[in-house]
Amino acid sequence: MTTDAQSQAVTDGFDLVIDALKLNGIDTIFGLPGIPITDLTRRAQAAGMRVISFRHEQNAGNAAAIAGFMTQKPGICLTVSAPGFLNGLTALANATTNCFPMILVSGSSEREIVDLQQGDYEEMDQLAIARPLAKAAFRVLHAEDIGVGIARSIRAAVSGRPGGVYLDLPAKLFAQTMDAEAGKRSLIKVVDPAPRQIPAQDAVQRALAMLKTAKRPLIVLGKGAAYAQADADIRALVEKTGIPYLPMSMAKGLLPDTHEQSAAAARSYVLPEADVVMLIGARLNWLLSHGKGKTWGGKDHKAWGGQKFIQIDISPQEADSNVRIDAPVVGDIGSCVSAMLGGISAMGANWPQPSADWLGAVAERKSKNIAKMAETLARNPTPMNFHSALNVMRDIIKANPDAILVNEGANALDFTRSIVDMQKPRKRLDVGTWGVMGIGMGFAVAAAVVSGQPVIAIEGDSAFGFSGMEVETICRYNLPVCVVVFNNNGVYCGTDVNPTGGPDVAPTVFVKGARYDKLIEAFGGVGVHATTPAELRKAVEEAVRSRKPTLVNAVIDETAGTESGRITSLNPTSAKKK
Ligand code: FYN
Ligand code: ADP
Repeated sequence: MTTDAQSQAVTDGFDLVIDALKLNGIDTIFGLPGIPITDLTRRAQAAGMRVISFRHEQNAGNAAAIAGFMTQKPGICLTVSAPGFLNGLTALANATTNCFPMILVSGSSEREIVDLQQGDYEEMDQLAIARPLAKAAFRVLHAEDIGVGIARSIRAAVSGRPGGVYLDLPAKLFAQTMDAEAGKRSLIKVVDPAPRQIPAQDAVQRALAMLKTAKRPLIVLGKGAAYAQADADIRALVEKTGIPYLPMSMAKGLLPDTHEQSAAAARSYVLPEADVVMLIGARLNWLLSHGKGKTWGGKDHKAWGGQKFIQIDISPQEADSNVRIDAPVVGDIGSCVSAMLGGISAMGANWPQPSADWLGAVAERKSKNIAKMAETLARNPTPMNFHSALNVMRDIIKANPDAILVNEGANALDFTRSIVDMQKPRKRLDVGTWGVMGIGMGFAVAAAVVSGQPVIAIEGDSAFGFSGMEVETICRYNLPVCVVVFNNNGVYCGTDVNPTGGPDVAPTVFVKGARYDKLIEAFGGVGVHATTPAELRKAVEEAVRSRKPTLVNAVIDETAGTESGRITSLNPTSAKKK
């Protein structure tokens, strides 16, 4: 707030944006300064907000998105116009796809010039470009409308199915002034931004009746269940019914992965064998083979088919997206699970536990896979492979249940998912629905900023490359992040060769023996080159203890790994070489 010549208190666009965010309990901005929002970053910091500056807007956007997933409040990503806005779009689209609440706020060119295409500095019709990729998109032209613009963006991001929202702020808006009192009155503190959505009783009864008569029931927990923060009720529903459950990757830890009802180690068995599958905050998309056909387990697994599906979801349109949903329960997961529990309690002791045959079959399949995995993990090859390195990481995550695990890559992702058990909810943050590379450092920064907990980022060497420059950001804010790069010299692995014998290396290989650990040393962080499990263990344990920004270059056998990890079939390869 400033005072003009008539000594009447005035406010301006900068302060109205800041006051509107703070009024709604938003205290952090992830962004990158530049025209026309540099002063907004300065003023926001001066007003007591945390302003975390990145090196590329995509990483700031990913940080905002995962902050939204972790807190149920929209993460704010602030970018410059045109190219900075475009850099943020991948993260906005990814947030919308993953149902993460975030708001991409970008400075922009003036409407009158853009609409006449008169060639402004960074001229672009950003609102039109953002709309298809966002859950909602708004533009504010007048200072007195900033309160409404921020309020609408917050409500759009977190109400119903959460998602990414775009808010367009043309440069001239920031310098607009208005009476301070009127400005204050124009701001809106959003009341109940994510209202509970209570399921219909008949829908709950229909679902319970189906679950009760199931011979081989299965519960699938998706990242929507993790986001809902209804942890105790979700655990109670699983344990009261005794039904085996399958956690999708970002739902791991809702119940400890070591829980006796976890069917994760029998995934390809339980999915086609179950006769009733209850989806809680999980979509029947590619990750669940669209509820039909072959699971990812490969050739010898039975195809899905003929199951009955119960789907608990806040989106009424999600049902029947791939196969018929026999019992849709529409509402927020907290309300739906609580209603289900109420219905089960009303039945008293009459709730039937699943048959011993079913539980026995699941347990048998699970123990077979666990034994097979244990055998693999016990090997200690030189150089390390994914399994021997992850045997170390598994122990360290187990010893630090409050630490947050960020994970991306192909083999580095798939092997970590099945080897590293999670014990608490919202502690595994990964590539999500799109399987997108590049989320690593943005997620790691946000996880450390939001939680204050140690963050361990297990990165494929290719995946790390997308956001690796942010190790400077990690050092600049002295964040307790330990990045472990699984370095096998290339995308998937490092053995491809150029068939022509020409000077260019194969498209999938990197510099052999690259020393990623040297990168963080340039910014004062701790770099460690680890060639054995013992060296890896020592480096990561020290990083967690010291909370110093650390990058461990873990040397992995360059022949280890398959094309695209567990989803090789999605990456058509040319006919086998002669
Ligand atoms: C799982 N498994 C285990 C365990 N956990 N065995 C022993 N112990 C434990 N703890 C078994 C599980 O039963 C499966 O064996 C196998 O390990 C794999 O388990 P996973 O990973 O849970 O299952 P699957 O089939 O891979 O899941 C399909 C998928 C998953 C599509 C959901 O692959 C996935 O989320 N992929 C993401 C891919 C991605 O986004 N990549 C990023 C870009 S890649 P079986 O039951 O015997 O089959 C760029 O190239
Ligand atoms: P996963 O990839 O883990 O299977 P998805 O992202 O496919 O999870 O599915 C998440 C689902 O959860 C989405 O359909 C979304 O509508 C739903 N969802 C997200 N938050 C809530 C909530 N609070 N209550 C109910 N459903 C939710």
